[in-house]
Amino acid sequence: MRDPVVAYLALGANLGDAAAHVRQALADLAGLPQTDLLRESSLYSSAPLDAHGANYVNAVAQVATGLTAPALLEQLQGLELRAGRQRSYRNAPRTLDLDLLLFGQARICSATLLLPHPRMWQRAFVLLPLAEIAPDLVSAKCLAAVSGQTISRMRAKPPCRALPNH
Ligand code: PH2
Ligand code: MG
Ligand code: MG
Repeated sequence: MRDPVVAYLALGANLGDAAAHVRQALADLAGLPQTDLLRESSLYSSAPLDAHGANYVNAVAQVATGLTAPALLEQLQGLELRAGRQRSYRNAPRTLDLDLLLFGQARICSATLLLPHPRMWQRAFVLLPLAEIAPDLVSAKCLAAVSGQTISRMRAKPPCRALPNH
């Protein structure tokens, strides 16, 4: 088998129960073939950037995978479809968007895949969660460049406890 590659993925959703879609996707990433979920960021709420609709829920994950970049992309598209993703127009509100940000040191420019992700350094909704799980990848200068964008870390979901009887 190929040596595993460390890859970073961006998760986003702004349709339906967006937080639930992102949490489910994080769980599903752990179940992908030949892939381990190494780290996941908190969930962030962010204003749509070059898009419209409700605020997004965003997160970033780090995985180690034996898949090739195109094979991982295909798996991510499968998860998007399972979440009911429809592609009506560019940047339309979506139940789930899974983007490959970095795949080891790979530089890929094909019709279906650009790596590193060409817009990741302009997006606070990528850089803040990425800085949380991989601080060495995101300099203070990079964060300062996106500081005008509206984003906040969401509180962790409280543990599920039975409600006391009244
Ligand atoms: N994704 C986009 C376009 N704009 N804005 C936010 N806040 N979060 C996103 O995930 C996002 C976006 C295209 O994929
Ligand atoms: Mg995207
Ligand atoms: Mg996408």
